[in-house]
Amino acid sequence: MPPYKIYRFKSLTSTQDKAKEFAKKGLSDIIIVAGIQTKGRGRFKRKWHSGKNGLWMSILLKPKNIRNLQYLTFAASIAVAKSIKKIAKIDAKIKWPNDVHYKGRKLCGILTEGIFGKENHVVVGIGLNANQIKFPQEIKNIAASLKIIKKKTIDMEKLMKTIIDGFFKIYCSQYDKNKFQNILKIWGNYCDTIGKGVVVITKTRKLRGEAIGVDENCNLLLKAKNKIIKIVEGDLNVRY
Ligand code: BT5
Repeated sequence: MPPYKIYRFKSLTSTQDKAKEFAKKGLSDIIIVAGIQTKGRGRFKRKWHSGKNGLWMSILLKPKNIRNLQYLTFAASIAVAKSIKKIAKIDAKIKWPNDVHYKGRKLCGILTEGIFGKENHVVVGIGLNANQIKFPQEIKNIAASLKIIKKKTIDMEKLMKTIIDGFFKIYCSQYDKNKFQNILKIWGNYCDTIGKGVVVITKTRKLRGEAIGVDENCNLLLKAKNKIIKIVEGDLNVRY
């Protein structure tokens, strides 16, 4: 595992933005953590609610070669699901492509972004609802926190370090060594999307079918009307 340094801030627009500032200075293997984010974001510029008591962090990396970034999202979701199990004793599952949920309620979202320039960096952003006791109206029916599920306060520091260690373990032993099949295999142990009937919503269409697997680029394979369709990005509605 590389020696990493954690930078903590009370409030930031987004830990992703701060990580990008650090990247411009040539830094890597650092973690940015914020108490709150005023402009936390998800995929497709969607809002990520980041009030008090959540774990909002970004891991800044400088991989030797940058290949499919989706594997880093998968690595982070594995680390989160495993750590939740270890620290909070909750059986959280992964939903393709970037969520960790409990019984269909979103606990965590991951946003992986590449920064390409003279030097290439990657920022893996992890947003995990840890100790919130309520949510804004907009996400009240879809979100959950570990505290709401367990009815007790979670040690966020321990949770954070377990996630970081878990992530770097996969990053160093699998991603950096091009062992992508191994990442997919471990991911499969925590993901409960495959084998389920799903509705896929992409920018241009809505498809109903069965999630039958992921290909070597982490795209979802959807069986719909006897055809297999490759889904590169989108959102899934799954009934649990
Ligand atoms: C994600 O996007 O799930 C990625 C979220 C990544 C957040 C982290 S926090 C640290 C770092 N800094 C950032 O600025 N971002 C990263 P997506 O799959 O697009 O899901 C976004 C959707 O999740 C929103 O449209 C809401 O429906 C829902 N949502 C927003 N805030 C939420 C929350 N706190 N808990 C559960 N669901 C939420």
